[in-house]
Amino acid sequence: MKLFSFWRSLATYRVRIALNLKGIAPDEVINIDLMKGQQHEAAFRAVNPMMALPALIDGEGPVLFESLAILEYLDETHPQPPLLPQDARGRARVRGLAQIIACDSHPLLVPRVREYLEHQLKIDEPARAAWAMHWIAAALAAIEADLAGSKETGRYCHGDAVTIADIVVVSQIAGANLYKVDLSPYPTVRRIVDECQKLDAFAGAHPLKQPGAPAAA
Ligand SMILES: N[C@@H](CCC(=O)N[C@@H](CS)C(=O)NCC(=O)O)C(=O)O
Repeated sequence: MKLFSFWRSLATYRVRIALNLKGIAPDEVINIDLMKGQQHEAAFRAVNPMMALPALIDGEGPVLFESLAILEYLDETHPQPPLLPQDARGRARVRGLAQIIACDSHPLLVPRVREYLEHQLKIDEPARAAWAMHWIAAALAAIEADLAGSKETGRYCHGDAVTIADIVVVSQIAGANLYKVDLSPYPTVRRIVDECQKLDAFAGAHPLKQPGAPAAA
């Protein structure tokens, strides 16, 4: 198994957590330096035409891309421990929570969008930071409202077992910390993230623990 990764990539962070939870160690981790623009190089474009991380090649392939698709692939091919609830309503809730972040918030913050805001639209750094903080907070507010209001919320986002929702919420908090977003309005999110960080699978996957990461970001 080959994982295309970069320490700072929040979408790859999700896949690293899932691999750790499943007890899978990739045979090779290939670093694609997003800060040097290596995602645009022909060699990586041939791997993932979207020019985005993560990408995963399991055995003969084909290449897998999009973190949520990869999480579900890993869950189907390595069912223990399960990352989705047994019931359809539960799975829909977990996927919905994950998609609020992975589909409605995080895509607005990725390098290609930040670079477009900067170079094409000439938006200055404070306005770009305000943009990022706004969309991070909007997703966290929605997640907090659901988690705080649902009887399905337990030790983790859905009951007492880790699901895909926890993985994605944890990745969002790493992004929020990079942008120094005030997390005080989201006490349920913070409680659950603290709970997840107690698990080695989460702690070891943290962006700042990956090769190439600065001592602090
Ligand atoms: N929706 C995708 C997001 C993929 C994505 O945009 N990844 C970022 C890093 S977290 C990336 O590689 N961006 C490259 C770029 O924007 O140029 C997923 O969840 O996998």
